[in-house]
Amino acid sequence: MASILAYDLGASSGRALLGRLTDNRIETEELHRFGNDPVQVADRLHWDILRLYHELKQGLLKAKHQGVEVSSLAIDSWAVDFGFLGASGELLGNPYHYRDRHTDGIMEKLFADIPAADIFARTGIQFLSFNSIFQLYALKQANSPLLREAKRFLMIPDLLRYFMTGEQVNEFTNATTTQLYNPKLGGWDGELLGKLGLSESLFGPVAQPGQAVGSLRPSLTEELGVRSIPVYAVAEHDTGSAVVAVPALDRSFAYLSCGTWSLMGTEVEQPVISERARELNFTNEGGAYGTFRLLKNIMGLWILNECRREWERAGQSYSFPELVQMSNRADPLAAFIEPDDDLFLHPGDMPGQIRKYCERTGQRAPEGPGAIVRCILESLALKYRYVLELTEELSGKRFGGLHMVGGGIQNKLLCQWSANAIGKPVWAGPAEGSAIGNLAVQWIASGELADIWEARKVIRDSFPVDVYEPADTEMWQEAYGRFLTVTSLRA
Ligand code: ADP
Ligand code: LRH
Repeated sequence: MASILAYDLGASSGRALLGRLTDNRIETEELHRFGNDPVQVADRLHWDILRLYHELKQGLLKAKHQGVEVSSLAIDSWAVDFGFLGASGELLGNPYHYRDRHTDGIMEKLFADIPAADIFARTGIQFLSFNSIFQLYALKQANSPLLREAKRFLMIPDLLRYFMTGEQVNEFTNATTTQLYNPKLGGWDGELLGKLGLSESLFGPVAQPGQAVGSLRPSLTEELGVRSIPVYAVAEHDTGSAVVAVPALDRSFAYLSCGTWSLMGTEVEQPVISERARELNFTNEGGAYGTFRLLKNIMGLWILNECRREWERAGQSYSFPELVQMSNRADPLAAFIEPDDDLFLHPGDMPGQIRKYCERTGQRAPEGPGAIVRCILESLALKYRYVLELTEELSGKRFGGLHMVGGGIQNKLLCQWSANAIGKPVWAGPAEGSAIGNLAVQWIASGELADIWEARKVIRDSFPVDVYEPADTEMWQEAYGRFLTVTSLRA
């Protein structure tokens, strides 16, 4: 039976998922899972790109050892980060992690040269200090030798795909997250690149999800003893793949891709590049099949993950289910944080940052892991309500509920509290949204599925969706008012 392979790399872990499609039912099998551990070297934070490539190879080897015939593969990953190739086609340096501090304060410096309104009008992309545009500007300001030697700019999945195939191609969904792609022009914004002093030749042809972009190169097939297979571009931005996999029946749906980040929004046919969208810092990331993802980044479970790491450093190890249970025993709706405050962006002592936030806003800080986790999860749920209402306003749509996909849906308390906060049902599943969206685009490309809507129906029929009905809505309504006051969030 033909199997295809999806590599999905998240900020905390990566996996290789095998997919089989029989009688319009998808079966998946996790072939390989691995940690994605960034490496701090002195003041710099990097991705361990060669280790990630090594893990991709392990996926192919495991398939071979299990006697599985893989007929195609594709890679998706987190957005915005990139590497450069030099004249000989070799990778220059180690890609920076988007949480590296070299972009601190850079956004404001760039706005002195190019107004924010101009950048937004050209790209429709939200301002996040780590977008590729700011990373590139930081390198430019530092007169980085990397930029001087660079011949090609490839984003993380482009780069890994290049290692596998030898083809240098930029993929569309991820390209839009650079904040250098102009959807009205349908390509890189040459004028913007010029203003930044970046050579247009760094940026290559842009492939659409579903396009064949080479096959495994001979040196790799020889090394691993596998046959060469086609490699597809998919929605290589993991959030783009996650949205492909939303098992929506209604064409007007809201999603929350819930992992390290929480990405909330809706799918639109045209980017919403309005003054209001800029003011609210919404984004219009490129999606599969001519769609755009009108959405907003919410800091997400990163804050919880960093707390867990901090406690582990102090000798207290808790699993995710343990932390969720402990939070359920803490007092409800006692203290709130604004998850997107700058305090929470960088790695570090996250319980300490939460304490700082509470002191700054005149609240009693939560004490101990249970109360801290409760504060994080409840604050996320309330922020979801805030962003969902803004998504309705900007898109002009009304949503009957919220689709949640991604590994974070294993946190059932977060799903329930999200339903309580928004006062609407949450439909949770599938957990491996990005990998499944990656598989779906490969099947559409090979003609086994007709289009994205057939894919969504097949996904709906193949994976369970857990329904969370809203409860305690009055209590959450009252809490929402306090949350808005404490966080100074105003629509
Ligand atoms: P990413 O792709 O960004 O690395 P995932 O979509 O894989 O993230 O989601 C991983 C997150 O889901 C973890 O960081 C954790 O917060 C949450 N999670 C994973 N497993 C569980 C679990 N068993 N219970 C509760 N939460 C979990
Ligand atoms: C989620 C994600 C998100 C980006 C961030 C850098 O994994 O791709 O969509 O904003 O990582």
